[in-house]
Amino acid sequence: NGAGAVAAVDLGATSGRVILGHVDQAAGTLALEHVARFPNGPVRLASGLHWDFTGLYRDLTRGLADAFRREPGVASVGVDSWAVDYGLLRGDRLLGEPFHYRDARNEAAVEAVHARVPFEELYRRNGLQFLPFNTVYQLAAEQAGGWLDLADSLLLVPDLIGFLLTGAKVAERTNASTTGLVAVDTGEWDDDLIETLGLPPSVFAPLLDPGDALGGLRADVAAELGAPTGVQVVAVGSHDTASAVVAVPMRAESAAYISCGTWGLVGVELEHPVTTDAAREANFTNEGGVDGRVRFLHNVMGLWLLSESVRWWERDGEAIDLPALLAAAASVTDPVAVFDANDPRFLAPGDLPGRIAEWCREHDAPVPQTRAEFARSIVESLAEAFAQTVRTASVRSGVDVETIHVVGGGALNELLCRRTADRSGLPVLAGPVEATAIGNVLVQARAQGLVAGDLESLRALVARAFPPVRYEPSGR
Ligand code: LFR
Repeated sequence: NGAGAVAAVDLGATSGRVILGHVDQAAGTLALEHVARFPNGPVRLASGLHWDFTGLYRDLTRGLADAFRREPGVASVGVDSWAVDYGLLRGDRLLGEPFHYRDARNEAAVEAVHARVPFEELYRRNGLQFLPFNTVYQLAAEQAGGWLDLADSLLLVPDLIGFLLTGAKVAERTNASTTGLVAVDTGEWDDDLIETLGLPPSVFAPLLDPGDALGGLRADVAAELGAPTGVQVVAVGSHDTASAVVAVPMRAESAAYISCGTWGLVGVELEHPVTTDAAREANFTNEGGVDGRVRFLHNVMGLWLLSESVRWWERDGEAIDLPALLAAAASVTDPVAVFDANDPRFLAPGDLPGRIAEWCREHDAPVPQTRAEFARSIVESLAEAFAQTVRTASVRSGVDVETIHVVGGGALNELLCRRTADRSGLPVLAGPVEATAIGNVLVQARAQGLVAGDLESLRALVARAFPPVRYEPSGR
């Protein structure tokens, strides 16, 4: 054990960041140093909705160069991002900008996949909730377009970055678990399923666990970034939600978590997957966690409802002050509609306030009139979905939930935390905000020997460094 630094690259759907983590287990300290933050989002091209992956790579490598300038003692780099999306490669060459999971192409692909393997069978094999953008459906669309025939490898976004940095093509296991092609009982690629779906088995890279090293930086990359010698790229929980769960300062046997950013990932941590009919009907997922834990959770739409509404209102150039909007939302006294935050109509980018109003008209609920009412309606609907999903997670898993931890950007949203406590009747413990980056840092720090121990000892370190804010249910 000692003191040292690692660099975390954490890419969310609306922004990315590079953060230095300074860890000293003997002193019991963990500190973050924010190095770079850059916007991210979809770009509509002729072929559909894509990520500006090239721009993201430029921004994150600039951030890394800055991190190495500030802290020449950086021992390693770890990368996490949103799940399910990937790049196709032929040799070293990326076959176009990766698709954004909100692209509409998956609709037809879902039917094609279920015609070959019914959803019940898929769930039994991969344990994943139905989300129309799971990689397995996206690949059916690629296949229909002939793109898989051109590719010799497929790398999920963090693995793609790892490849550009090191030259190694691997598949980190927590994120691979979101493809729908990893067997829930073994954690290995499900070759039978891959074959049944007619996918080329050779495009899938060897699996690595969080903590395993990809290797050193390519010499040209190291030179360009001014990297100290010997920097390693280490696999972390490269699915952002897996990293976030590492840094939830909870007692997993009696807590639920909500990793709240673009999405609200609501669930519990388990030792073993639950793939019962009831879990499938509740559309709960069993995603792979760090140290072989299981993330038994459900995707709730999350702050996307708010950020995409704000983006819509800002489309003519007006700038909206989010804290002021939320303060106005908190002062709304008239009852507002509680709509179904999980309705698939809210998935695609565009006029979200219009779709919320449409939902309300269809359901004879009061249609929000002002932006403050829209914001309040969104917060109440999220809080209600969070509370209900915690209840389902508890019933389906057998975990007796006594507290709810909210981590990620949502932990800063007081109104949301308070209303989640009120609607669930349980105390909400909010923070850390940067749980994902912290989980990324801790898994690297453990691989470097800067900290030791199981997830419980890592979480104890988080709780000391970032004491959560407590919200008691008010009974309203
Ligand atoms: C959160 C997240 C969710 C995943 C969604 C799409 O950032 O990774 O866990 O379902 O994005 O990839």
